[in-house]
Amino acid sequence: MTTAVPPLVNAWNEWDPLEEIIVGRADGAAFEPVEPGSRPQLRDGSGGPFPTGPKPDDMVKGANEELDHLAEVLKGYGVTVRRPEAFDYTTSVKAPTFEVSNQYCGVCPRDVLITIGNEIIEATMSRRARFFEYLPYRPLIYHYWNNDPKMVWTAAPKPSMADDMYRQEFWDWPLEKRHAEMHNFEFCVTQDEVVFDAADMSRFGRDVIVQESMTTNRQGINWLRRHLEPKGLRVHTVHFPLDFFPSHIDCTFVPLRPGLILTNPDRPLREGEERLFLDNGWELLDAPTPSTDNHEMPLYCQSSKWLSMNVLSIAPDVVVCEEQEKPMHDLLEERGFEVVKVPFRKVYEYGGSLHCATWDVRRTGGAEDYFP
Ligand code: DAV
Repeated sequence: MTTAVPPLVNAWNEWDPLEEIIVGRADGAAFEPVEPGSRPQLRDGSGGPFPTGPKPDDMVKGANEELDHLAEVLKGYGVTVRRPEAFDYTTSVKAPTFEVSNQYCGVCPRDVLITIGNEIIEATMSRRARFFEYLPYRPLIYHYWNNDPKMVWTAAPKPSMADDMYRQEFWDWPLEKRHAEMHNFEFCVTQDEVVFDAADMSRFGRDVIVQESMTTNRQGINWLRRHLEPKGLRVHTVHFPLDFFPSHIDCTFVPLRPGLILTNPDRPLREGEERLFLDNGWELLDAPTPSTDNHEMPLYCQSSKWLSMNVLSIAPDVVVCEEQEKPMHDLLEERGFEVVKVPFRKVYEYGGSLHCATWDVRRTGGAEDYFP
């Protein structure tokens, strides 16, 4: 008699009870370099030069302490936690089509990998410094590959990241031009190649919501549609026209449980795109003003104050939040959630909070149809 092997890889949405997750690590991190897909800036508005080279030891240590603590907290909830390999991101990359002075970090697995059902997809990525960011996760992917016979492994097409993949003048567009182009959803990546970061997707059972952004272009979404729709999934594109530098959906549109999505009051959906949700009985709940203003965010953080919304659900009624985001705790508690509070400000420095810094591999539950 054969016994069925329980799947190791199974995650259909952002909220079902969490069983296994990857938590990022800061070892070997470097400052993100200036490149066609990214113009990092200091947070203090000084316009001073952005540092280059390795992140200082104390910044690595501080972030690692918070990431390690998160891992322990999750284990306390019965979750299996795994970590990527330490990796030296300070080295340069010279590919046939591009060169970059150094890489970035392994703090944010969410940007690189996504589990959709029994499949793990490695994103194309959109920046040169992140081209090889899948490598430190490969031992984990091989673990699932070797131990879960039903696991499907897909690496999306590798983009050239050559100069002509980018619209470099994007960074210098005057405000008026920017306003005009935003309505066409044209950003720093052209539409010639398939480009996406995994964090531009949000999973809702049979439906996958994808944001068109600086890090995901229309060809990227086409690839996802042609890849996922034959498997019975539906891919929906969403836009947030007031976000001039959109990158990753998880500070903008964050489902918490069936019927409830946390939305960003500064970044409403393009008119008409809310219908899918409202017509199917979902509530769009605006996040409260974050506890920290944009200019008070950590100096090297390239994300907005809306990291407050970047929460990690470990069950439909349990959400992990950054410990200083009091207005968010209050809102979630009013709505009946248990809020688990962890310090994560030293991880903010790397541009992510709890959702960015994790990659869920297994949750209970299946491919529900929330938009019948
Ligand atoms: O709203 O600043 C941050 C996404 C981080 N991966 C934002 C997007």
